[in-house]
Amino acid sequence: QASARDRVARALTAFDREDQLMASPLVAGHAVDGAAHQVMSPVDMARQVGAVVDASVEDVDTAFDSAVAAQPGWDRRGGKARGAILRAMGDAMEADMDRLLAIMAIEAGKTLADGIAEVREAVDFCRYYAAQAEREFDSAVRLPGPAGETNHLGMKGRGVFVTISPWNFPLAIFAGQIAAALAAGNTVLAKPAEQTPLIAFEAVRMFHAAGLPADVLHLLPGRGEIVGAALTTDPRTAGVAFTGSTEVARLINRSLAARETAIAPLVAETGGLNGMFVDTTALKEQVIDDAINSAFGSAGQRCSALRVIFLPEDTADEIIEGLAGAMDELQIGDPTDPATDVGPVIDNEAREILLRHVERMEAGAKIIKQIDVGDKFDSGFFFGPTLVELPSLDLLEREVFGPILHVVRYKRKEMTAIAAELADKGYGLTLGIHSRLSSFHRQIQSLVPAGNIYVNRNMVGAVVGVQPFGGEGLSGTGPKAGGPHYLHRFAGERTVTINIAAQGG
Ligand code: TXE
Repeated sequence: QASARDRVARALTAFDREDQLMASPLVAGHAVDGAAHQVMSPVDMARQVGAVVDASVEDVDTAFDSAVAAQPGWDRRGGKARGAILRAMGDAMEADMDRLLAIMAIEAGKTLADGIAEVREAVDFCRYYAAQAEREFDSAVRLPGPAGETNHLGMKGRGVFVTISPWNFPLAIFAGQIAAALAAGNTVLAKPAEQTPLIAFEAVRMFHAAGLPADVLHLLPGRGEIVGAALTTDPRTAGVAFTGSTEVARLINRSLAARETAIAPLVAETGGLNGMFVDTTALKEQVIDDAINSAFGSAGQRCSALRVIFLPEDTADEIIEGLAGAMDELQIGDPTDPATDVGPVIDNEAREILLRHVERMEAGAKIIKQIDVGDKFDSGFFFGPTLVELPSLDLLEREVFGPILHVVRYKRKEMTAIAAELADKGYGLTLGIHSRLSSFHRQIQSLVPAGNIYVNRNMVGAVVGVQPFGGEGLSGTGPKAGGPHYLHRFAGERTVTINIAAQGG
């Protein structure tokens, strides 16, 4: 750990020597010039991390032209050749981990532990989709059929895929979407979140350095309602991979549907209102550890994060006391310090939303504990982990994206009704269950929709190939990222039937 800190410290010093970190659109490999605006750090409001030139609508148009022209050739290269480039990208990220960690720490406020997990995930995405491309895209599957003909089912790219990503996993989700779209034989126009263009720029440069032709992947940083809208309304868009808010996913869905060109798929991963159900047989210490970790890790800015814990009346006081005690132990501060558990939230707007939420809670609910971040509040966008007891779920209508954990007590006979109330909110991302009774596991699983269920452990974990990740309902469309079906959504299928007799044997 200490050495990770030293390595990141060296990488940070290296930045200070560079004039400034710069990001700009990369269209067919050319860095587009233009008026740059500042990228500020959430850790230290006074620190400018770098600057970014946003893409213009003309840049989007040029990138489309280039990506459309490049797509058939990229598709024809085949799964093995595409996989080799993705593997080279994975190796490059692994080799340059310190620099990536340093950028994510200052641009996105990621702690070292979270940053390491994120680079690992980005690498795993590249290797996982590479392996699948190698396995599945170079040969068609022969299907049984009538005598006199052969039938084969094969896969190919769809065309130009648009990827739109959030700031909370500015490398793993950004690179993961791109890797999947590329593996399946598409060319890609990638739009990173407004808050994190620098790590995205770095990643696209690394893709190109790993051997990806410049016209196969284009970077288009900029505002969602300008650049994102231009990308998703364009008739040349063959599909969109999106991670972010439910509202924007809906908007993109409407834009795609309104076009009179091809019907394009949307692969959306959105937020969740994630609950953890605890019964009286649960191990209390473990519940406390897991809840703290899930609710406050990454400053609560994971879509999988625990938002509301349901505690049985009999043990609620003890667990609440334990949670409050554990919150006192959390180290809040500089994300490059290995001792830090909770970094800042992403920006002022995010913090304002959290402050307003707590204000609203003060009216109808009980604030059990809020950690005071002291003068860090004025230097960076820090927000003290907060524990709120709700009289009922009515007060919680939608996802609150930050380090706020809500508690609801229940009586045994109310449990089914409370679980149904959570289900009625319409989300379906993660679900935690703490109990030593398998009947309780089954009951909760049948009542609450969720794409990822974690039993007697924390609700963190989307290890590629091990815990394919994604939700249902308001939480997303599926298929799950890092699972066997994800790539298929980026691909077109083609059935070829040949009349053998006519072929002349
Ligand atoms: O997301 P947005 P924001 C949730 C979370 C958070 C809320 C808002 O609740 O508080 O969303 O966060 C692009 N056309 N999650 O504002 O706006 C935008 O530029 C096309 C959950 O960051 O959805 C960015 O690249 N694109 C979540 C991306 O969409 C548009 C992660 C996400 O931005 C667009 C992040 C438009 N009209 C937020 N408008 C998770 N699942 O982890 C915006 N964008």
